[in-house]
Amino acid sequence: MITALAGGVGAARFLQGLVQVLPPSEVTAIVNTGDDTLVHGLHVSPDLDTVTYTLAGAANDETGWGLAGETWTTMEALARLGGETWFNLGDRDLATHLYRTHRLADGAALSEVTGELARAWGVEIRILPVTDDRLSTRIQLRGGPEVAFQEYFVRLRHEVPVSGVRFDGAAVARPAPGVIDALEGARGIVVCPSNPVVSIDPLLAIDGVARVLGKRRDRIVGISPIVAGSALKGPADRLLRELGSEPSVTGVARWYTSWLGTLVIDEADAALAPAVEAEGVRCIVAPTVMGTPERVAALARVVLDALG
Ligand code: FO1
Repeated sequence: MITALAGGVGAARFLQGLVQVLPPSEVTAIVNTGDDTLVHGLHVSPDLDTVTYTLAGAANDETGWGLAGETWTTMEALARLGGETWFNLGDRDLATHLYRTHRLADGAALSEVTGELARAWGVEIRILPVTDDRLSTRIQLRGGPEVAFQEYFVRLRHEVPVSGVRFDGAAVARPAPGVIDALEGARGIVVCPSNPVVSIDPLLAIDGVARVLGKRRDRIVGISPIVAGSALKGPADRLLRELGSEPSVTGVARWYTSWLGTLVIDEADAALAPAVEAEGVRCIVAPTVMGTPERVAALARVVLDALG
């Protein structure tokens, strides 16, 4: 069994590669829920849905989130009513949020609903939310208020400087059923090329997760989400800089130094391999930009080889 720590788009693409080289039944993804939000009273789980839709081959490849071939009739009707439309919910995507919200209101756990949605989409890997309890990433804007994650990410287009991040609810949230077992029992743990600050850190904030990772260091391989000093998508580079690290593979190694065994960095960063190793993290240089399915599968093979 391979267990992956996953955020949204970068993780979903990597998992697509992993299932090209491993039977899906041997893969568990533990997914961030700190981005979850209530929109018009509906429970939206962006990272869980991005992973599910991508593995189902149904994701919108341009945005990375939502469904391919989506229509927006409901949003247009909502705009006519003067409703809030900065967080876009496509007509078909809405069915997922209606289903999830209804099942949660009926008393189902988020992990159960996630399994039901994955099965409905024919996704064979096991997708686990890191917790069934409330977890809410909060962003402290520099010189401004603290806002909910989606307000920072979508409404403010992550264009504003940040001075802090916290994971509301993490102190009392319990790991979802199966999460700790999946980390303790895995042959290897993969840290997907996700944002270290707002996708991977929320997972570590959940009781027991960091403790298990600390014990399994030599079985953990990560892929840097930073290539040549920039994030391929999203604000990981800026967040690392704003929160006192650096937007480089060295900064990523330093961020994860207490538990990461190996970091895979892109060929563009080969010169920084000694600096990564100086952080106490073994370094492997390989093509990491996931441009084609073949390249993603090759990256997955590099990671599996690193795990021995
Ligand atoms: N991202 C956007 O940039 N704009 C949107 O309007 C938007 C809507 C949306 C709806 C459902 C969903 O599952 C994801 C959505 N996202 C949107 C993406 C998402 O908010 C972020 O990419 C993740 O939270 C970061 O991993």
